[in-house]
Amino acid sequence: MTNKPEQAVFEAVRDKGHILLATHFNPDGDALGSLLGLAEILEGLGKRVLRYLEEPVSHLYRFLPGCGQIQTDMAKVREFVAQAQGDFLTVCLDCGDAYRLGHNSAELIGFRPLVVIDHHKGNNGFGDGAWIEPHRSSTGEMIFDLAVALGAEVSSRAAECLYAAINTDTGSFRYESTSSHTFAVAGELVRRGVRPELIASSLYDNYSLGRLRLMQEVLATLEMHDRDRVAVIRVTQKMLERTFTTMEDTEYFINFPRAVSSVRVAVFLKEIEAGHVSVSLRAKGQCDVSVVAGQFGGGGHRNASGFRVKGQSMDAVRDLVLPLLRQEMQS
Ligand SMILES: [Mn+2]
Repeated sequence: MTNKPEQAVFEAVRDKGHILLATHFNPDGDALGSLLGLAEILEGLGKRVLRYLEEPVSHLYRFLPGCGQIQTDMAKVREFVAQAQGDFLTVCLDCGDAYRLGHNSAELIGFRPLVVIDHHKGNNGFGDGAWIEPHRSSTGEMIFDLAVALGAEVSSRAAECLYAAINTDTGSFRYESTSSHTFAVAGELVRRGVRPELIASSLYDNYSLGRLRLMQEVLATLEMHDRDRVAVIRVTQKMLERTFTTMEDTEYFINFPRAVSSVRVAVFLKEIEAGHVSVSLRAKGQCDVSVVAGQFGGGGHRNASGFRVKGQSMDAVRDLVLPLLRQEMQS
């Protein structure tokens, strides 16, 4: 196995002086960590970088170096592109599909050339070049290899971002995609100044009391199906209002039902607004939930996928998903 970046992507990043970085909406630790880490690495090479996000960073990730430089204003993005006078590249990170760039996706994918760096299985390789490796633990791990290929320095700030990316996307080095190379990269990051206990504590020991109260409410909705092989939990807008929390605070809740030994798939139904349900699926072992998510127009990884449904109640969505999961568990 080589850990070399795809040549066209590598050359584009190496040769361009102005680089716009973008990732998917509701960015997780890998999306943010790989974006901020790559930004630090490129700036270290003397390049100009614009860190674009659709919305300001969730409070869960504000400890990551470079958060303060994130730009959410499309006018600023246009200005950046114009100033580059062609010496320009867009890099989309950890984003399996162009629509996942958010409501400005149509304009963003017009900023060419554009390359994609990602590890999502269903990535359709939108853009002029793509480096997609579904067996990788995280986009953050790939960014480290890109830095090595570029001969770039990985500062302690960049290392913190990439370590947070890898830590979150591997479930703290527990998931199947965690390889010897993942540990090798993590080791290199620690060598560059990362303190694993501080990153883990910032990621997992830094929550509000409201989040704990929300967790109580969400876990109280637990339903078990299919001889305790499928667990379903849900969150409603009312619960968020009552506990003064936001949907971001529900991150990792799905790991609790998933941790039950009999459970093969955990389902998390989230009420985005009335009649608009977002569904997260987390599986263990051989069950491929990306197949089920795909049937609803979603996607993701074999063990972690999601999709959205409009115009249906949460109960109706659950009733649609359960038979498909049953089928997938049998195959
Ligand atoms: Mn990822």
